[in-house]
Amino acid sequence: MRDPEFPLSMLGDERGQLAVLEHGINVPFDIKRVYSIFGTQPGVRRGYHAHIELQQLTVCTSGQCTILLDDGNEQRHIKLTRPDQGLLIDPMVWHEMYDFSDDCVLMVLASDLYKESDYIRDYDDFMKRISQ
Ligand code: T46
Repeated sequence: MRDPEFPLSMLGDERGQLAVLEHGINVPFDIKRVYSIFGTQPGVRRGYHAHIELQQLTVCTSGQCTILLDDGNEQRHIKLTRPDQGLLIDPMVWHEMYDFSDDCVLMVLASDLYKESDYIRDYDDFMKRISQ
């Protein structure tokens, strides 16, 4: 798996920090959709899918959570704890999100509109497609 860690551009001064994600500058795809996951209940694990074509960039803008990335060969559990820490979720990477703090806001930039047909929600099906 390519390195999914994606530090945001930082503009800090004596007043505090400012993290930038900019289309055509440091986001490696055209942004067509932005959504946020928040208010996640204790113990909940979400995701459990891979995307066929969608590229995504996630940032925990508040609080923290952990994301499992699995490309069929390698699994990485990456804890997101800072609003300047981005994580790329490439196509054909199975992902699960867990250990959400109460104050977690997980912002996701996506390269396309929502399409259920782009989801692989069955792990065995994902592994079959990876090995084809
Ligand atoms: C992903 C991870 C990181 C929509 O109608 N439009 C949307 O833009 C999204 C994101 C979801 N939905 C619907 C689909 C489901 O009926 O909202 C419901 C909840 O979505 P889902 O169960 O897929 O949520 P997560 O947290 O498991 O996954 C989400 C994204 O769906 C997914 O693309 O990569 O966050």
